[in-house]
Amino acid sequence: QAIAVLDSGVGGLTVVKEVMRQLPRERILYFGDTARAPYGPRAAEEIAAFTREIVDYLIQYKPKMIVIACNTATAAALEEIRDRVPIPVIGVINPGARAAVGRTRSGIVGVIGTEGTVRSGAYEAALKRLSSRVEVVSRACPSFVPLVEDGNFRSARASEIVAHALSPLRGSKMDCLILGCTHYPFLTDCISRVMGPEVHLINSAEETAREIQDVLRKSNDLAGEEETPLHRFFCSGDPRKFRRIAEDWLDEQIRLAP
Ligand code: DGN
Repeated sequence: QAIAVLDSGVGGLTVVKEVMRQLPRERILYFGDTARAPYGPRAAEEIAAFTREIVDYLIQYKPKMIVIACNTATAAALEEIRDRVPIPVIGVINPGARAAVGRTRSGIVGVIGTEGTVRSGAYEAALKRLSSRVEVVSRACPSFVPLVEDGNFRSARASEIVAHALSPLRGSKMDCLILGCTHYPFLTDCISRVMGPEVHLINSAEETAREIQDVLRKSNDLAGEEETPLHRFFCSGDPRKFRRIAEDWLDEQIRLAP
C-alpha cells in the first residue's frame, strides 16, 4: 500500500524527496494539481473543494495514509479530510510549527507562505498552541510559487524576487523562519542568502516525513525491508513540465500516469 501525497502542484515533491530519503521502502502515489495552481489566492472553500476531489481520486488506489503536502490546503481542509476518509491524514503545518518551537531561542519565529496560509492564521494558532511565549512574524510571498511551477527556481530573477520579498523581514529578531509553503524548499539557497546564517530555515518537508514515520510505526504499517517501491505520479496540467521539474528535483526518472 502506498502513501498518497497531494499538492497544488510540484511543491509536495519536497515532501516526496524527504520521504524517499528517510523512508526508502515506502511507495508513493503523488498528485500535483498543476492545472489549478496556485491555490494561494483562492478562497478557502474552493481550496477545500479541490482537496476533497483529489482525495476522492487518490482513495481509489487504497493508500494506507494521506499526506496533504500543501500548507494552503492543510489550512483550508485538514480536519474535513480527516472526517472524510478512514485512514490517517496528516498535514504540513503542525510538523513545521513543532520544529520551530523546539528550535527557537529568541522566541521570535518567522513564517512565510501563500496568501491563503497567512490569511488563515493557521501557523499562529499552531505555534501558540505549542508555546504561549512565541511571537510570530508572518509574510505572504505570492511571487514564489509561480517561479517554482515554471521551473525558474535557480534563475538570477529568482534571487532578485526572493530578496525583494523578504527584505521587510531582515532586521527582525527572528532566529527561525518556517518555509510555510511546500514549494519554498526549491528556493532554499536564495532564501538563506537573504536571511543570513543566524536565521535557521525550517523545512516542513523534513518534519513531515518524520511524522509520517511516527504514524506508520504506531499503526505497524511501515513497509517491509524486502519491498522495492514503484512510485507513481499524476498531474492535472502539462505533463512535460511536471516531469522536467520532478526529475530534476528528485534526481531520478518518474513514472507519470497519462
Ligand atoms: N505548495 C502549496 C503550499 O504549501 O501552500 C501552495 C502553493 C500554491 O498553490 N500557491
